[in-house]
Amino acid sequence: MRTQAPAPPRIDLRSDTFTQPTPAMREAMATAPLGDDVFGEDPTVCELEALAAETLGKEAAVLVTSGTQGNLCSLLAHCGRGDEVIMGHLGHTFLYEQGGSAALGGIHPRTVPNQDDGTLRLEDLAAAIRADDPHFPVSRLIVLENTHNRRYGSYLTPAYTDTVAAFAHEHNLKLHIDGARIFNAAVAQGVDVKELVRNADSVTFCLSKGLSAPVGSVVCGSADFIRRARRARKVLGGGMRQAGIIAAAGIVALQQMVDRLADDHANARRLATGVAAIPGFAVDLSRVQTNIVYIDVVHSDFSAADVAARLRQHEVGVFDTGPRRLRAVTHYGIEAADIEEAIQVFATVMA
Ligand code: TLP
Repeated sequence: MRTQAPAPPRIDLRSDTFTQPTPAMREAMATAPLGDDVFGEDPTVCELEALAAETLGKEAAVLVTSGTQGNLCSLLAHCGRGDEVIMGHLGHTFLYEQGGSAALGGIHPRTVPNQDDGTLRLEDLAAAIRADDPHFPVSRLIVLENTHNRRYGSYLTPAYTDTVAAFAHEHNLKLHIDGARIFNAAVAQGVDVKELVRNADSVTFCLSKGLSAPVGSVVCGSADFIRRARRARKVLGGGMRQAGIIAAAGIVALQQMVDRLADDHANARRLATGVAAIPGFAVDLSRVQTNIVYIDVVHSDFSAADVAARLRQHEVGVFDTGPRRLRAVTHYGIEAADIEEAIQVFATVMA
């Protein structure tokens, strides 16, 4: 039984999911008009969904509880039982969503290699598409991830995404984007987020990561697709009642928290260069594009778990994501001074 919440590290670089809502969000949540959203009667949810659809350049949107639920609703809306979804072997949907599409939807996952920049090669995608043959499942969908969590927070460009969308459509497939951090991708490239999804059939983005809202993600796509995604959300138990209390924070997130992601990217770069200069650590600086930094522990006496534990003793939180690899994520609430302090702590634990 969980009785007492453990205290988080003071400088918490474990994930941007640890962000706290801003004062403006708390105020908006306290005063939002509410209704029963399962009946479409929550004005604040309707407002958020309209704002999200407009911001992403899609016809419609649906508020979901999490990125995991958004991706699963999308896969269930695009695919039926026995269909196949093609995705990267390091994709969040493949690795970290409990295999939900297979477990709950009977959708067969097929992986192709993620390149270091998060892309999937067209030749690998082409080789993965099934022939029309009763031995095979039916290829139905491609999933891209932008930014790519396990591939260093790399962003995908509008041109690359358009190419994959055209390829998918040529082969009668759909394209879904796991855009949990798509606003980081947009800000890092200085492009309108619409350009990153303009030819995709659907996208999930998270309100509760860098955008700092306490709960929620949004799925966007055509009106017909969103109708099916909304049905999927209901069967997954995601029909929420007075959900405007969550949506209110999401509206503030979209209106006020996008441009400041540039600060997180600057902080990530400073952290990366600072830690790269400490003997015992290695960082591929060419890969640091957004708010995620992967740090390799090259000192042979320590594992990544050892280093994470020592950092934690000094009130710095990171996740070990492999035997010799750490991940640090910058976000709202982490200031430039915190980064300088964290770099000092990295040096101390390695001394
Ligand atoms: N990622 C979390 C953890 O699951 C590891 C993190 O700390 O990075 N897509 C991507 C690309 C994600 O990074 C995540 C969460 C999700 C989907 C799932 O979102 P939630 O946690 O809201 O279900």
